[in-house]
Amino acid sequence: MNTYLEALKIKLTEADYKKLCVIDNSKVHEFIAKSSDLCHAKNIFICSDDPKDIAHIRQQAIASGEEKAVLKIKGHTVHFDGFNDQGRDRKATKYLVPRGISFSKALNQIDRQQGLSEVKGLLMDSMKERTMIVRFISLGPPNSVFTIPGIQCTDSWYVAHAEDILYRPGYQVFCQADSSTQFLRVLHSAGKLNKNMTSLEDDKKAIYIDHMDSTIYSVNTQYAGNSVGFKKLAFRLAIRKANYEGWLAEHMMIMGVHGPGGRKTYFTGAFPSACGKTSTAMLPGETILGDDIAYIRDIGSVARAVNVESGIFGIIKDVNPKDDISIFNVLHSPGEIIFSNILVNNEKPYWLGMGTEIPEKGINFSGEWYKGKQDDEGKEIPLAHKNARYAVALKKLENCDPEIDNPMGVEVSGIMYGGRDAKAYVPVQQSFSWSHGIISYGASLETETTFATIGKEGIPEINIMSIQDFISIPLGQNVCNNIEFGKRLKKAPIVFGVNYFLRNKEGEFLNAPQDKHVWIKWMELRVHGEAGAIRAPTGFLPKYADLQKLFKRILKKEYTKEEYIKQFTIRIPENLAKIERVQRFYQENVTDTPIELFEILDQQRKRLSEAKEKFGDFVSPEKFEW
Ligand code: SPV
Ligand code: MN
Repeated sequence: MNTYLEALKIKLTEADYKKLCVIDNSKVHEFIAKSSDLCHAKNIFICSDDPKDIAHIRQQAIASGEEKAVLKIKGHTVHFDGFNDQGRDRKATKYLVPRGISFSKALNQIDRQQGLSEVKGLLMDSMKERTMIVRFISLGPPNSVFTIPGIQCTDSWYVAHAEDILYRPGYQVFCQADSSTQFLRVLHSAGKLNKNMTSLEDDKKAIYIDHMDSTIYSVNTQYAGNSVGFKKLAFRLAIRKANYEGWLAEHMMIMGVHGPGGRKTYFTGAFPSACGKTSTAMLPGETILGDDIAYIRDIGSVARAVNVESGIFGIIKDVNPKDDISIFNVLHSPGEIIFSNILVNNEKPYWLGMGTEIPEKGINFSGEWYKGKQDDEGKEIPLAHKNARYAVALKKLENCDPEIDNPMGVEVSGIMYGGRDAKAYVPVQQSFSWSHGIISYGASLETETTFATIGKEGIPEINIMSIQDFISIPLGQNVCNNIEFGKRLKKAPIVFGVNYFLRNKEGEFLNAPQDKHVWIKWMELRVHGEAGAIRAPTGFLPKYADLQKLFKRILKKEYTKEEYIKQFTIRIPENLAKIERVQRFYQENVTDTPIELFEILDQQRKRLSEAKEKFGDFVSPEKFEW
């Protein structure tokens, strides 16, 4: 007899008990029973993904007050997170590390036993007066080599509802799986709530990752990046699994870029949060397959990728009719959308940079808001949080790629890496080889912190492959896995480096947000060998004539030689300083750095020094043309 299942019986309705009986995996029952015991759940709701169950979750999210049905358009609701719970919390997120083992110094970690006792102490009795909701999810399309099944137990109806919009249902995956199927586990409680239904004990927030048990614990937070377990929490476990199994789990969007003759070429792109990942994936005229997390596997010696998710938890700031017409329209049409941390006035949502007139009062993440309202430290509270978001299913977008559910994924022809780099890298360049791209663009990715994580903005830092916050293995091993993955492929994707944030001496951006469309089209031509390039010390640069044509065709813009030279001048001192910083970071923090990283960066330094000898500090791209 399965004692866990029997123990659960008293907390379940007859119908829900039957839903669990169909799953032939005692580990599933064990996780649910232990979670319920620890949190002392009043009762348990099992979501079988039946439309009735989904409707119940949605209705409870509103009835509980976690979401508010205060917007005029049908299907739209609003959720607020606590004032200090507006982004991923790096300080509160820790890896549980068994005694005697240490992760790289750059990772936030805690002794496993100590961490487990801390987080279990915080979770204890947290659901006494509440229902524990159990959701089954399929990460990646179901019944595919990519599929990873996951379960989340949570006491937040908002979290359970958001998962419905953002992930593929997984109950059937569990019903069909055999008794030894491995799965990821997430236990979450929003903790004590205030009258606005936001987590009250912000100072006791904990997000702990226990890779030994494939389990994540999250408590005293509701912000989706900390609570929707299948987003960044399960991602941390997936990166680990990928490394041991020889595939890649990446913080990457996936898009189909449309080229001459009706061809479509797929690209993935890694960018830290709030650095242009979603807006690239959503470029008009192209198709979006994913905007945040990709699994990439070697299938038949070709890299193929799937979107782990099925929806977008997108930054709403700056979504406006001029730059993002398709998502702007979706956000103004009927259909299921959860807005978070926006301003509500007269049944309408407002956000920063939306390009329309903004009211001077309303309700936002600080409660009743009026223009000029200040926080406890006397700082003016913006009308909406910079990290305000929307959750919407990808299929609601008119340019959702039709291959989104292909169990074999799509063939990846190009990979791009981009951060917020004001000084060094040119707007777009192509690597000399897979390893050169992985090392000098991916593993050397530098950026500035943004509002997507709690803490100061604008602080420069290394963010390896844009997944440093999520790497749950020694950092060097992750770099190594990436290098090896590409080397095994018969035809590795071409690796590009992009930088949408290059500035001039006066601190002004050298490019408009729309320019990225030109860079994408240039990459597409390069994949097919249909555009030339200039060999510079840091990579292959576009030729002026090619960009001029693309600017005209894509953006109807005259692109001058002067602009080109400003944007693509190789700034040698800045690039040398960058290599210095990156090498120092690895020397000081990453004991298992592959030697190839130092070699490739040394070669890049040599090329830069030679160019400096010959041409001086700032070298026009045309100097490298011959
Ligand atoms: C990001 O910040 O990279 C996101 C949103 O995709 S979060 O869920 O916070 O990770
Ligand atoms: Mn992300």
